[in-house]
Amino acid sequence: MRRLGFIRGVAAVAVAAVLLLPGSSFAQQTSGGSTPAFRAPTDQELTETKSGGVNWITYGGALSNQRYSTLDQINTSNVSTLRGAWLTRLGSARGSKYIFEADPLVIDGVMYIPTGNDDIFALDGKTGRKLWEYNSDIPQTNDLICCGWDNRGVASGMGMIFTGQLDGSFVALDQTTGKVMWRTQLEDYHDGYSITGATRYYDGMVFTGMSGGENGIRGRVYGLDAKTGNEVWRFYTIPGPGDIGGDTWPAPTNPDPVLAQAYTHGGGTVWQAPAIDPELGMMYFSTGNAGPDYLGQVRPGDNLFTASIVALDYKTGQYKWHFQEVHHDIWDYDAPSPVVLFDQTYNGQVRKGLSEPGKTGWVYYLDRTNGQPLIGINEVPVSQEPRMATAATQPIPNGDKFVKDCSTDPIPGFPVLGCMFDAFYDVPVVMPSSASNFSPSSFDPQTGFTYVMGGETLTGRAMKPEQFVLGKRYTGGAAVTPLDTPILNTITAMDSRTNKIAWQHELPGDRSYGVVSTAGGVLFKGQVDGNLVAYDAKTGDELWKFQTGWGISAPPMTYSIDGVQYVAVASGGNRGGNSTTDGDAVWAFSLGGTIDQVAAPPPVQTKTALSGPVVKIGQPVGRVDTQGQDKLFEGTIDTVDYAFTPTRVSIPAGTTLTWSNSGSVIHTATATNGNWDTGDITPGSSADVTFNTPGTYSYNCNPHPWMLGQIVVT
Ligand SMILES: [Cu+2]
Repeated sequence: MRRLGFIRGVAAVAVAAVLLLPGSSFAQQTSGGSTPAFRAPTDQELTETKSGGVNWITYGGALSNQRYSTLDQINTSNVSTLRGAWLTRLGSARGSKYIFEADPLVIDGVMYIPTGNDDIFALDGKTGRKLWEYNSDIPQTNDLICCGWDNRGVASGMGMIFTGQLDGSFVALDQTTGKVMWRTQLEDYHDGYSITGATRYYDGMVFTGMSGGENGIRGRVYGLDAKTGNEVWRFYTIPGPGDIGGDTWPAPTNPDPVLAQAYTHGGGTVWQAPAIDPELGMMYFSTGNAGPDYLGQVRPGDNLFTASIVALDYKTGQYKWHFQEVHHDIWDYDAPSPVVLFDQTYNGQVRKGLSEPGKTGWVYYLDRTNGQPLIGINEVPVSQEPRMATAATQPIPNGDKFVKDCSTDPIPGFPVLGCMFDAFYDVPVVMPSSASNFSPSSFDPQTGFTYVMGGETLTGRAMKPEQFVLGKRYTGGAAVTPLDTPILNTITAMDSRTNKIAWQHELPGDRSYGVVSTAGGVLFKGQVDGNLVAYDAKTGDELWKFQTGWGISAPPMTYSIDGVQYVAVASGGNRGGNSTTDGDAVWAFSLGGTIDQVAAPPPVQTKTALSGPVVKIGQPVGRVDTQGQDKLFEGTIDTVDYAFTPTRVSIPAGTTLTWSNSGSVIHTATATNGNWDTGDITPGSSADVTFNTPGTYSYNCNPHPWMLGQIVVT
């Protein structure tokens, strides 16, 4: 359903009813009837724009990715009166597989926003009224998308709107009509490639990376001719033999064919909008984990340029410098957040800075002319596991982390607790999961603070031998979440002068996914519980909170039309334990807004629990967004090192379940209450248990108590 009704003169009380209608829109005022200006920013405008202002012309507000706005109509003294100006339901990407992560553009009053289905909408920024719509028609059978279907943002230039798509293609639309101008298929999604990162336009070119770091792909970034879509250059984030950094991978002459080919599956994906410094002529981006994620032994070496910041000549794609945050990553520690360019004074000297919050929980502050640390980063010896070919040292920045470094409280079933860089092999070591994610940080030149979002959950990491198969997941291990452990997150102001915490809040639930700071001294942050929150940027005091009705997994942004400042955010749910088939809302707020907050979605998860769907006989064993979709559950539970798949099943009384061990060591399925037990199941063999009494049965593996399963007998 793609209807978009525009409702005039309806009292705010009718909003609740309108909320139920996807494809509807509610505004406090009617539009003035003026013709919208579908204008693209000029290159001069992109060059000169240092932060967001009246317009938000490119991802992050400027080529710097700063997510700072010079607007100050909404400020610390009046933000408490902020209310909804309009709310639009797009009627696109409605389903639990989608996550709404977009940072919209606003140029001369027109908003451009993509949904998780790569559908793009042009909206009137004053009313939310739909002006045009592009339907991507991407294949819905793509089962290799890692972490929800999403599109983080589009770009505008030369009268066009540009976007990468989840099917590995890239399109340019007429900015006035939304009609396709050109389309180029960069990679085949069947091979595990997709585009999720926001796209950047500058100087007649468009830039995009490729996602798919869990699928054994080789990371790459493209510079395309914006007029034609033709490839101008391509940079492999995993260098080949003879390239700079190529010697950090096993040589292709290695007698072991798996090692010889390791660099062709090395990961290093790019799922963020690059930042560009027009003066230096450089483009900067952050890269993802090394692949396969946990199987360090097949790729001895530092594995450049994974988990790194890379600088290129944006015109030619030529390598300039790199900084690696994690050597020989075996933890899935991406450098996942967009890099931010800023200027700051150190020792009396103004330096050209670059920052990026990593999955390690540190912010890396670098000199963007050469990649050297601004504050100090030391190579420190770390724990070793020769079978994983661990790196001898890891770079540890001076200053504070924005999450805890270690797991310390005892957890039943998990004998080994550890810290961020601890090595592991086949027994899971429980350690912090991942601090940052794609969550775009913000640099506020007024406070000098970098605002970062951190996740604080625990995970047990272990390797398992695995072979590469084209078009299948290839992670070589598992990250097992211990049950009943807390899910916490942090919002932190890091002082860019010292890399020390200026203020911090620790909150329950999954992390937030982006902020915007403003000259009004207000920092806006969306939360997965549906609240948009305003903080005093200087002190961290909470000033305002507004329930949008769905979880927020997108960064808020701000713009101005006819002298009125608006704050806008996409609200789409499907994070933090909430799932919805309904999340397609875009909200805009203003001081004169008249729309009240709405009912909250179900509360978010604050403790880990057995997750995933309860699978019935005949249903796919995996989630809809994984490769498990192609296998149906017929009463056999695949027992591998170290998981039961499917984890949760539902069967009628009288059913016999079979546990089939396709792993390499002995496993069992043992009832938590001791009432039933398969006994030892050796590799290659299986065991049966018949369930006659309705009820819910939890079980785990005796030798590996972190392997958990659940059976619902009806
Ligand atoms: Cu086991």
